[in-house]
Amino acid sequence: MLRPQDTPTRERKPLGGLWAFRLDAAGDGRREHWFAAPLTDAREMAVPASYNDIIPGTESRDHVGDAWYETTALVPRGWAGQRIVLRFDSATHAAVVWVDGVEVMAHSGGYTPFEADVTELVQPGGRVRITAVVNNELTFETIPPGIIDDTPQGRRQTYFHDFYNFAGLHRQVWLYATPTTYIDDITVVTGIEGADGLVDYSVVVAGDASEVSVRLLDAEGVEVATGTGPSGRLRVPGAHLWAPGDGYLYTAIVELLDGAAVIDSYEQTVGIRTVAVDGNRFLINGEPFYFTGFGKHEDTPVRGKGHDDAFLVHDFDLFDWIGANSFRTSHYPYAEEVYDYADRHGIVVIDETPAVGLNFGLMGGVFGGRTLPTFSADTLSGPAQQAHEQVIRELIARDKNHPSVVLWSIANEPESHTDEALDYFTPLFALARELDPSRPVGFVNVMLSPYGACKVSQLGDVLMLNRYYGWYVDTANLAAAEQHWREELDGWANENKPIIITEYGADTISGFHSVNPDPWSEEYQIEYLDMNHRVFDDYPAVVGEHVWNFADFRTSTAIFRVDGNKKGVFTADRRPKAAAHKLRERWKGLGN
Ligand code: GCB
Repeated sequence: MLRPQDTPTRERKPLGGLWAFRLDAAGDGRREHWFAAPLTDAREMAVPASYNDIIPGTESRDHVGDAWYETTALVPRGWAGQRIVLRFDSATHAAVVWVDGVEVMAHSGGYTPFEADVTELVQPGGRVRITAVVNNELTFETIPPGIIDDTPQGRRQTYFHDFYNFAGLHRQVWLYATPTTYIDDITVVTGIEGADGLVDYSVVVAGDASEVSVRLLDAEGVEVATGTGPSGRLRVPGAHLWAPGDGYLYTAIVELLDGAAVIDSYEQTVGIRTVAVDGNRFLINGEPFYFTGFGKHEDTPVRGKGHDDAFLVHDFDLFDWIGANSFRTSHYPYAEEVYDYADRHGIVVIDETPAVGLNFGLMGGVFGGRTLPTFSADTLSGPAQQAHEQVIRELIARDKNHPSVVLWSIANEPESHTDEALDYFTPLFALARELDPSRPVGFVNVMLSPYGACKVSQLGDVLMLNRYYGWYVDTANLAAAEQHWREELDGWANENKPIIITEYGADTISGFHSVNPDPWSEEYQIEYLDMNHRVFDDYPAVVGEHVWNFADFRTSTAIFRVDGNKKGVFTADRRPKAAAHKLRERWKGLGN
């Protein structure tokens, strides 16, 4: 799905700002048709933002159910005769949208865009009322999954992942206009032949097929290749490759032509690069690549998961400062602005679906002492698997053209040591490969399915391991931790696949110091990371290290969480802990 753009034939209008807002825990609004008239008893709410922490009090923070959003927008007079589209970059986790009281779309999945053609419902030059009901419930039929209990104190949401269930309109909402015959989709796949860059493109046109023309411009705007027809190959002699640290982008100007008239035009950025796995090496442009960086979260004070350009720029400036070249979009697809930025700055991305928490074995006690099987007819089965398929489809459709994305992660820490897990994941790996044969596919393995026990790892092109030796096991005993870590890695290192350590980390309270390396102290975080690095450096198959986490982040309340998860190398407001300086020394020293 193409992002809205301003081009000579297209125009967009962001609708972010302050919207009318009303929580509806009882679910009255759908019954009483709140969408039919302007929202009553509403308050103001920022868009984009999570609503949870904006309003003081637990009613908003712990809300379970529907939340109503409403705005009005003027449809530009100049859009007469155009196709007019309403698009939400995301609504977490599900939404129904009305325009002047008429339902135009419904979507589930909290981290990917959805849109509707609203041409027939709006009048250029007139105002429209846009209403969205956004629901944050997680069940055995959603990705990520959860359980809702009716309790005497109201409905309570439980979920199996370690970050706060922030909800609302987290990203931009747009009205945009295109011609009625328009470019519906573009796919680019790049290759390298000697000094030439290859760009295979295909364009999907909606409406009466016209002529398609593609002109590829370099970063200075000089035309370097041209093509005609809905698909083809462009050859760029002496191409400037996209590479880690060098986000060089070409721009493909894709046009629909009718003779000399341009019917529609779209600008698709193109980074020419290849990605491949060769034995235990991860290759970008044929060169071995070593990942340094973090698992991140979309999480900032007050606005929760709401996208924020200031934090976008600041976080990646901190990447530069510390020597990080990559990150994983743990544990869901991030705002598209993030990938565009990564493309331009040569930051490498492991792109993850929102499939997190598919592992009930990790959840001791949450089912009232019972242990439920993860994959079974009564828990995660057909509907969850279909929702999982949908998030894979929507992720790849959205992010396929980003050169920064080098690897798909289809799940984080699912149960993976059972036959049921193997059955569940086999078709999902096949689907990801069918949708994108150009990138490797993997999933992130959990410590409970160690070497020898995991049945799903055989399906992946790379091994992604989250390991907490010295934190959740061998706590405060780094010598034992090191020994156990090496014993396990000895096994994985024989699989002839690249290993990326996608998580290792220790909770650390900023400002807590100790002469001895006591857990939670800044000193312990340093010693813990040092031990891990000693281990990684002894295994050539280890091709990457992503510390958990870039910054401290919010979680649900738990006795092992003090005001959230404190494994950040930076605090929630992005101040470095002592470990940040040590990491900087190491990563700046590694080069790549
Ligand atoms: C993990 C999860 C991550 C948690 C982390 C932790 O393995 O993937 O979501 O936040 O551990 O800190 O426990």
